[in-house]
Amino acid sequence: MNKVFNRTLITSALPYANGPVHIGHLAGVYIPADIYARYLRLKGEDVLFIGGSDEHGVPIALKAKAEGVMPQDVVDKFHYIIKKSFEDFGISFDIYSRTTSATHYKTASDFFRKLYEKGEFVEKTSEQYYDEEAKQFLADRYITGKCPHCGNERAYGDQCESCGTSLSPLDLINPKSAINGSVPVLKETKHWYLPLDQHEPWLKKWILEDHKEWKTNVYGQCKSWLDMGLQPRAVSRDLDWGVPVPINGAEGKVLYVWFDAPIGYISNTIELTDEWEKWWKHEDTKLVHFIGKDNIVFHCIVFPAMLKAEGSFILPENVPANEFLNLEGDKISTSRNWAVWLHEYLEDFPGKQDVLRYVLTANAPETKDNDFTWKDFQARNNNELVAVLGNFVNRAMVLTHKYFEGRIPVCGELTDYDKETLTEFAAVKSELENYLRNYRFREALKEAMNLARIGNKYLADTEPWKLAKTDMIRTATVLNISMQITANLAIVFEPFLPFSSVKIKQFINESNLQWSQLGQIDLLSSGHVLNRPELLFEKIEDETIERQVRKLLDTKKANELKEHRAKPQKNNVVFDDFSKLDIRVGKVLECRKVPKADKLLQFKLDDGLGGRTILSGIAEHYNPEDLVGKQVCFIANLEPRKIRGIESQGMILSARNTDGGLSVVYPSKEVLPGSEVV
Ligand code: B3M
Ligand code: ZN
Repeated sequence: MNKVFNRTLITSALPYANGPVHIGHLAGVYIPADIYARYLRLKGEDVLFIGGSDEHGVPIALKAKAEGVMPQDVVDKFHYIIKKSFEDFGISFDIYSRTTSATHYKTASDFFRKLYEKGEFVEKTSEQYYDEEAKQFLADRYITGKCPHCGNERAYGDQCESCGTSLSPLDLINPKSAINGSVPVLKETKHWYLPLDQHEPWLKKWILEDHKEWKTNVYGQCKSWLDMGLQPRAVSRDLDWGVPVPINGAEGKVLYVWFDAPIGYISNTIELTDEWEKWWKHEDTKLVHFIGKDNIVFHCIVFPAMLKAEGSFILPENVPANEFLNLEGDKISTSRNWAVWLHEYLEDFPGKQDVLRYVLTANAPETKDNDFTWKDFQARNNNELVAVLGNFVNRAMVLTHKYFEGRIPVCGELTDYDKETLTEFAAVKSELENYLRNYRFREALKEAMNLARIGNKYLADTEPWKLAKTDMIRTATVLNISMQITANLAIVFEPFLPFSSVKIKQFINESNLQWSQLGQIDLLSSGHVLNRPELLFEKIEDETIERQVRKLLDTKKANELKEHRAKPQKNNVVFDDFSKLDIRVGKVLECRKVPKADKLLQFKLDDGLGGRTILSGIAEHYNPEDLVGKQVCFIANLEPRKIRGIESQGMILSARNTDGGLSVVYPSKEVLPGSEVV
């Protein structure tokens, strides 16, 4: 199918407004979408780029409850933080709105009502857990209990985070309400379902036959969903946060967040322009959704089924979903604070938006998960941005200032080498555009960088600083060509590195450059006056990187501590059993390591009873000399045991930290050796 499109509507996933955005968001969704939008705009095409915050859903409601605030407070806070991060990184949305806007409530309600009236839903009553104290049905995430697979006591109604198994609330052993800990009861409730099974035949044809060109990761995921067979999906929930289900008899029910969120793309377009229908309903609009891989089913199957059921909307032409970006080998996680947050990055690297844009594009998880490491960040900055792009632009500018007072010199006759360079240069354009059109942004960036490499090589080979001693005419030609290449770099990097592109345009004192001029060598006419350049990029030192790595290590440590939980309590004992133990205080007279035993310390105690020897497995946690003179508690009447040929006459008490560390227990006021612990 070769459709003719007259405009492109670009959407990017609406991030949940329950936390700030991080590098994974940028790399997976927003940078690719922005490169695409900027590229099409530069070509003079009709483009809208839609963004916004996703402000509904259970996690937001839960977070609000946990913090004792209203959900609206949570999303108000993060919506503006997220919006600002996107602005700071030059993500060129035509609108960034939110799903709590009045327009969205109306659009989403109208959408639901239309499907309802057309008979596009199936109504079903089922039993779900209900909290009688809180008087509400419990979303899957609101129910905790014991995992039937691994015994984790804090599994959720949708998943056990300990063993990773997907659960349904009915699977949980001893379910409890997360609101108040009460035991929920099963109660009947009615919901509306989108019968995806009925949509399956056309979805199969539309995706599997008509969209074979979709990225293999996207196509593959769709195929496996379709092969498994689609099930009806509930589009409503019993919850007090969301767009109310707009029909009678649906009190206390809201639209499922994944029903209302994609409609947010439409609402935001409506907010932006009165001509929104042209963008959503005319067949000559190309609709492209930029998303991460966890959103594929919603954008390729569920939302298209909703649009089709509604009847007047177009379907997406492509859904170039990316895989995930990991951070230093671990999955990025908001709850574990394992992320590079955009607002924090800018505090640490002010003005270096383009460095991150560059690294995240060069290393984008387009076909497989990829890893962000600070070492790679530094290497790409120093070896590519500084050494290639920055170096070339700077040399061309400085030399032109030095030899021609900052004016573009006259281009003389071209040598064969000049012509070769320019042919090579011009050839890159079609490759690069081909990559951009096919959502292969890392390859496209590589080509753009090749242009800078060609320039760098040209300067290195022609050596104008030497030529200037003997041949000013040739020097003029070489620097004219170098400056034309510089102007081309301002054009080609605009989609990728918009801040640097603006800077280059300032250096060359020329802001009016079009994408269509890419490859031309008459962009700057002779005599044109240049401005003084600054450095485009600066070297990033080891210390700076080490600081970032340390910050992550600190996070890791803090997480490990948090993840250690207290052991479950042992069975009760009667008092008589307890009083059989004779626990005493002793003073350490001597303490030393036991040869060839890594863990053992040998103590000589003044126990008030004539002295005794005790072995204790705490050698990894103490220097023996630090314990000499200290008071310790010990079990005096434990049957003596021989360990490594030494008789241990009792046991010294230590507290075992939940992280495994051992800490010797001692009385808080000094007592006489032999005193009882009671
Ligand atoms: N908020 C999920 C996510 O951020 C969701 C995307 C909605 S797009 C309509 O991963
Ligand atoms: Zn489990």
